[in-house]
Amino acid sequence: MSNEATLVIIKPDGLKKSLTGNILSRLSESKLKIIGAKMVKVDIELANKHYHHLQKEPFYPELAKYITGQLHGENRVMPLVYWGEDAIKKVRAIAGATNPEQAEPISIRGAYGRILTTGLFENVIHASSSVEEAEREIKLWFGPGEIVCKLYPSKKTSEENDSKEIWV
Ligand code: DAT
Ligand code: MG
Repeated sequence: MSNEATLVIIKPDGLKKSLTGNILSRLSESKLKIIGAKMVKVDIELANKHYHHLQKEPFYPELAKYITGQLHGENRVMPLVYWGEDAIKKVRAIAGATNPEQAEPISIRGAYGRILTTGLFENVIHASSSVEEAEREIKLWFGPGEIVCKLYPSKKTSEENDSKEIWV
């Protein structure tokens, strides 16, 4: 088994319900390392990129409203990068199933999620589902300088007086 990175996002309902502490405590049971964390305002462009595989789903308009904070008056989310052995599977187990009613009651989604009357799964956190998706998502939400180790290859842009590190 090898070390890998995974992206967690505390969604607007998690923040609105003051669940940040509980969520971080539950995730700390995994013994994984947090190597990136910040607060982000989510606009529709970022939402579309993050959920690009779901754009054709009937629930997508509602999902876009959810992740951009329009359902909770809360357009902040908290992305975190966890790193360690089998990180993707460990975090998905603590997160629970996508449908909060099918999630283990002791999982984060089982304990705190709900299904809205529109049918949308309001499930508190995002967790990457594969190594490929984790890499794509981490590069979308974080710059190389925002992660405390060298996770993926990056390079310096050579703009005058302003060199910035970007993913290659
Ligand atoms: P996950 O977040 O478990 O990786 P996903 O990537 O398939 O699941 O979907 C992203 C989000 O979209 C999910 O967290 C909640 C919502 N969602 C997914 N499938 C849904 C469905 N059938 N009905 C309502 N909401 C859904
Ligand atoms: Mg997913």
